[in-house]
Amino acid sequence: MAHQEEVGIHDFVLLDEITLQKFMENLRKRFSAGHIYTYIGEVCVSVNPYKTLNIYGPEHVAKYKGREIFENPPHVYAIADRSHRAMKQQGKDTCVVISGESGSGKTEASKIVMKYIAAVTNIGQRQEIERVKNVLLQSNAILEAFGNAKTNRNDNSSRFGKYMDINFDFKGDPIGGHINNYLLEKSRVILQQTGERNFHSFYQVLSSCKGSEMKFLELTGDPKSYHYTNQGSSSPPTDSDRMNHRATIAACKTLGFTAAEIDTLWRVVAAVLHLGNVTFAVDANSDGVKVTGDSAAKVSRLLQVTETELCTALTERVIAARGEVMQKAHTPVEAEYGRDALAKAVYDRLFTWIVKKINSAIDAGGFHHKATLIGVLDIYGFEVFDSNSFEQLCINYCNEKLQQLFIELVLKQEQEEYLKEGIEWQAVEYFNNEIICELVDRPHKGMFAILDEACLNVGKVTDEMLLEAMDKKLDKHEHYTSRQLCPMDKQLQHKTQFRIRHYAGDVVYNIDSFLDKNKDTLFQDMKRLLYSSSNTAIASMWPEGAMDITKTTKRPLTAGTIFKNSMIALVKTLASKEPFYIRCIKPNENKSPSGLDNNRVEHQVRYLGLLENVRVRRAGFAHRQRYDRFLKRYKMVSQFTWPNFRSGSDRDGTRVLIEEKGFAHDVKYGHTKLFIKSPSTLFKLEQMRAELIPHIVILLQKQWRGAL
Ligand code: AOV
Ligand code: MG
Repeated sequence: MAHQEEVGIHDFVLLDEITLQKFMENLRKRFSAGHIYTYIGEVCVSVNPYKTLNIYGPEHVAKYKGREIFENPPHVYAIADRSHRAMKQQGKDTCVVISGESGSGKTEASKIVMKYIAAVTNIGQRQEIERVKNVLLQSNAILEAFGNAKTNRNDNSSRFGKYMDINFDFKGDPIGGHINNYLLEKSRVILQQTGERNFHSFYQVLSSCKGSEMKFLELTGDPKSYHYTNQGSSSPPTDSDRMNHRATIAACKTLGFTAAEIDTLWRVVAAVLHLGNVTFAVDANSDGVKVTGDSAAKVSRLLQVTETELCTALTERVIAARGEVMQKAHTPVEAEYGRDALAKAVYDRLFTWIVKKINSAIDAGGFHHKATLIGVLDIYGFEVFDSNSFEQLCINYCNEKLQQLFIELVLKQEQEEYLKEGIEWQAVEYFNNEIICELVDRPHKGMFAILDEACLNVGKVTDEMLLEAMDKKLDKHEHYTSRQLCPMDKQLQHKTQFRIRHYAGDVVYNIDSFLDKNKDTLFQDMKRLLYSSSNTAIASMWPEGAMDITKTTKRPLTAGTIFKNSMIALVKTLASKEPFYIRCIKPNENKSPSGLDNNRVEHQVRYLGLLENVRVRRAGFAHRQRYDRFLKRYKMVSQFTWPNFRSGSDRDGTRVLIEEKGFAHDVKYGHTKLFIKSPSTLFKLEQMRAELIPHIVILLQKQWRGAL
């Protein structure tokens, strides 16, 4: 017990009292003692330690391999092992869902899960399996280089969502995988908030462009020289950018990228930087604009397109009307818009191409249909910035969807378990955030639908009008408000802002550029231009450039709708698998290894629904265990079951033990499992066991000596 006083209780379910205060007390105790993981049953709560802990080495892997969750101190390894064993032994698809707000440790946790799986598989050292494992592990370095960035919440923030399926053969060894990526925050390419950086890849290339091998990129090495890296933070690339650049290249090689393909990565990144420096001037000879400066020439060399065609695509567009094709000159505003749209699109396509390359390197091919899966989900966490836009709406909506999945499945699983075992079920009150999901994604009436409707009227609807439409249609919704609807709310700006009361907190969004971001238009001319690139990799990123301009095309889906559909599909995929959860908590705002900010952590515990989770888990029963396992662990406490129970089933043996020890009032007998109501019963059993073990060891030693 003294030990518990110091380090807290390893499972919140075993707390004497389920109150926020007791929960926090335990979490704080554990965090101060360096124990970042605590369970709620089989859910792992993880607090970001913000320091390197010595708990991930091979000796730790060995300790968790093939063990039950309760046999060792809480760890992500135990969750990874459970998901792997459930997949291997029962042939079930499983998934590890990692959630928590920005900077809470999701990406690190997902890497820890993957490393563990890699460490415990392929005992036979099969070459192909080794290759797949390496690709799976190394893919992180590339995806982080191109998809992560420093934000004001996290120095290595994922700016895309990632769901990775790992395929296993019947031996439980990884034979392949597949990554689904979700909406990259591409607006970051052209604009960053104060203190934030562009994607890491830009600094990686700037850190290493001076060497002779990278001369052809024609870069200065200084972020200040480029408009797209001279905004939020223009500090020079760091040593880690330099090191990570090398790691990215090494990872690309492991994945089988050719030298030309690796060159293409940096070509595109450098081209984007030069593109940001392209400027325009009004052309006195025509009513349009012309390109000034020498940046466009550099862009054309890097993207391997002709300079003339690039400049034409940047200054005018081809329009087709009634079968006729005409040129229309851009206004200066249109030209700048087109340039930035091109920069975002080129980078976004590069990212998608990288994911495709990774997927083709780990495609399990013909094995696919036979293999079982573990899915690992690592998305962008809930975030609130000084200024929040369309991307934050998507990110926060994504977190709403996952929270809903958690609520539903955790409740459903419990309910099913009690039903299956023939035990009575008691519902627990919880906040269902379905209403917020619907605010955003409801067909015809939700925010994405209103956005899409506004986007249909190209050129006629402004962002301000969009906000009016939302006010009109959402005015009754208790999680939506704006200044128009609530004139006294001085925190909201008139005509530009609205607020959503998310499950994780209030977020004020600026309506500015919502329409553009949702429409996500890129002039056709740009697509044709890139398709014409003599660099085959770049050309392959733009297949629609081959299309005939006079052919009418279907209106493409908007960014919001694509995202919504992908989230619905994701939730469906996750719901079809046996889920394991890691719930990440950010201890403080300063990225500090010491100190748990009470208010911030309490807030997270509340909105993650952790207390409800504990209550549901304890609704009636704090602990359940299969009869065979129960007997194996506690049989020494009863004379009737030690050393073995011989007069009936494990269920009978368990009943005899429980009755002898006077716990009958506190348990229910399910079909295959024993359900224990109060944690104290388990404590008492554990205590009895702990007291007996030394005697048993002595007894066994004596027997052993006697036998000699
Ligand atoms: P996130 O994925 O949840 O945020 P990360 O996994 O990137 O957060 O964690 C943020 C930082 O916290 C990491 O870069 C590490 O420095 C530190 N950290 C997290 N977990 C650990 C750990 N187990 N051990 C040591 N350090 C850790 V976001 O991607 O922003 O939602 O979009
Ligand atoms: Mg992350």
